[in-house]
Amino acid sequence: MSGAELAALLERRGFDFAAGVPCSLIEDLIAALERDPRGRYVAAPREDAAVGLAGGAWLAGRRPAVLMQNSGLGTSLNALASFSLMYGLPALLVVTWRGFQGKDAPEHILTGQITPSLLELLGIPHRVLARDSIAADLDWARREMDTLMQPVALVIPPGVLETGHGSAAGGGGPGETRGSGLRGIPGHRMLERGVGSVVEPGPPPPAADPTPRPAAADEQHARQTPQSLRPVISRREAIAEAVKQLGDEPLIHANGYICRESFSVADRPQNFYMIGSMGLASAIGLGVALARPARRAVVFDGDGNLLMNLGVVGTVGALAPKNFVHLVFDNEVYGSTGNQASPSRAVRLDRIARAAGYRTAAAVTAPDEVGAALRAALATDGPHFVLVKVTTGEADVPRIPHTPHAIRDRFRAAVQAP
Ligand SMILES: Cc1ncc(C[n+]2csc(CCOP(=O)(O)OP(=O)(O)O)c2C)c(N)n1
Repeated sequence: MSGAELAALLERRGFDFAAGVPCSLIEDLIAALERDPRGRYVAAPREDAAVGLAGGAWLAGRRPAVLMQNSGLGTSLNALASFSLMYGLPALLVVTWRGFQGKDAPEHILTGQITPSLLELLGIPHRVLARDSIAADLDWARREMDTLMQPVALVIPPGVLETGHGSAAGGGGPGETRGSGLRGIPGHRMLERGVGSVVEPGPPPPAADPTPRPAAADEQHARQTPQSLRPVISRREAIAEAVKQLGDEPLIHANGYICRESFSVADRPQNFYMIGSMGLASAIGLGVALARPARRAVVFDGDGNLLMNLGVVGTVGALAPKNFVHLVFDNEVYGSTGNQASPSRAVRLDRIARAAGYRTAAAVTAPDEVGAALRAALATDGPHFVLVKVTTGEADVPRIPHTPHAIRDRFRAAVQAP
């Protein structure tokens, strides 16, 4: 079967969003999805980010598929366990089976041996796709994921799908690196608008014309913006200032005390509290933003969380969703686990976002700046990044009392409300 035929079968079953990391065994399928002018395939930096993107898209009303090599099962184990399975988020996992029957490059052999057992351990129902039963297998998968409200997997051994380079077994050959990048990506906006005490000026290079910024301008920016900013307010104060600006926007929180402090400021049905997977909030928020382009989606992130899945910053920059607003409460520590130093004390995260292609990247320290930065971000096209420097120390706040399913259901209803 060709990738285009499988893409058509998926579409007929209502799959309208896909995220993944390529494998040569499904290069033909990914090529077909990339050709779709609706831009429904998102090239994720890692498989766990793809799981986050798919979960966000499902919460916002889409029917998602996640495409990955079986090696990506390892990468996404925690996202599957403490996000998809814990909250009960349906998704079709299309997992290629490298190392099938022990015949493959050495790096695939062990993972190939344990692929079905990994899925069984996780409690993810799965079928091995066979040429003569693909339509029935897809029907089964769709039914199961909707009935069980969780991910299910179709495992694809070599030889079931056509591949562009002739060798179904792949072997890490040229097909592994032949990806043509994202399609349907809106071009970066050249307009710069920033708020707050420190704003990185100057337009990002447009996607189609990656002209580097002049070195002299970069040097000038570096002189104007100190490497470190002195935090003066606590994270809870900063969150309270930010929440004042919100209407009914979906708000996705990073795990840890960010969730708990935000809950103590205002519990909203539009709040998604990530109580599990560290590092996944930005991917979930991006999935929501892409699935609901008419609404702003806001992420409250932490510096440790952001750095754990920093590749998502590149995906945001490349896709440039206008409705994506990313606030990072940067206390320069892993506060939730006892204030161990995070790399952000030496690294300006707003500069990373700016270089990645966010339309604006502000860095703020004062309460009024937090409010002004978010107000501007909600009023103008993004993607926007706001680095909020905050002091260490947590407020004495309770755990989130809602069950994961309750968080899911009320968030989903609120996001999909007209
Ligand atoms: C995969 C994983 N590793 C480690 C942890 C433990 N953990 C929970 S929150 C957290 C710190 C998050 O840091 P940051 O995003 O900076 O937020 P802060 O706690 O400082 O508010 C860590 C390390 C975890 N939950 N998951």
